[in-house]
Amino acid sequence: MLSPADKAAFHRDGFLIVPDFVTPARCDALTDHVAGLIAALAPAQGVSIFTTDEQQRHADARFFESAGGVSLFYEAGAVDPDGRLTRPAALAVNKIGHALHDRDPEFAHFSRDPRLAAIAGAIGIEQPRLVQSMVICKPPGIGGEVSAHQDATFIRTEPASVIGFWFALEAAEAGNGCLEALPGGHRLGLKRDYLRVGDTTRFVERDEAPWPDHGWVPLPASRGTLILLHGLLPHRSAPNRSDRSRLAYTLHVVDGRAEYLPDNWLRRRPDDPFTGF
Ligand SMILES: O=C(O)CCC(=O)C(=O)O
Repeated sequence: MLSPADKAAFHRDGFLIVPDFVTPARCDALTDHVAGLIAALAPAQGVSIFTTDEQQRHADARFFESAGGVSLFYEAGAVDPDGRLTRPAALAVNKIGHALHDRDPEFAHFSRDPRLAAIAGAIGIEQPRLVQSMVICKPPGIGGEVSAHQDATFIRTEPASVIGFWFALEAAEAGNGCLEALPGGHRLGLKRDYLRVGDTTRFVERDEAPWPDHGWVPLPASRGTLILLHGLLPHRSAPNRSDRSRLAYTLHVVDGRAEYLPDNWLRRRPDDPFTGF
């Protein structure tokens, strides 16, 4: 699946862009499926907000339970002070997570594409474990910023082993908040840890220096593109102020040879362990 040049580029840059990984028909089918999921889940679930803004970020019971389920999380800008949605749910969801790869048949099948297993193997993941999946909606007008981070902050193994498979189900461009990354930044070391502490979470800094201002590059992605992300690669995305949505699916995989640390926020029940491809 990956040529020697692809592998070299991934190890050099910390990411690899694979255009046309998902067919247009599959992107359309998954986009329709997401609309159906939101329509089915919104009436049944309460309104939880998700934001990467640290002043507003908080982990509640729904967030922790979503480690093994499928929950909707809304944009802060779509919820009024009384906790009611100010727009239709289809235009208000920030993300759906975090176990679509196990609980949702469509995404479970999509996530177990043998090509993904081949890619994981090619970059050295010998015992892949699928730990987290999200649909990231970035709705038009209010889609929230994803602040700069490394996935290894949030999905912690010793040694760090997480990789991300990020799929553009719709075109992602500079205008609607495509991914941005710091090429080679995966060699800078892990900046911080996100820990579960009792019924809440907190960040613990390893390196107080701010992220570099320069060197970030946009990673525009046509519909169907896969972007493979090293777990230590700094990446982010801008808010979506455009009139176009920017639907993406992301799957995070760790290596079962590394210890999955007990203070991860994302924990599954003992009878519901992580599985491979
Ligand atoms: O889709 C985005 O804007 C951010 C996704 C992300 O950070 C991830 O998949 O790790």
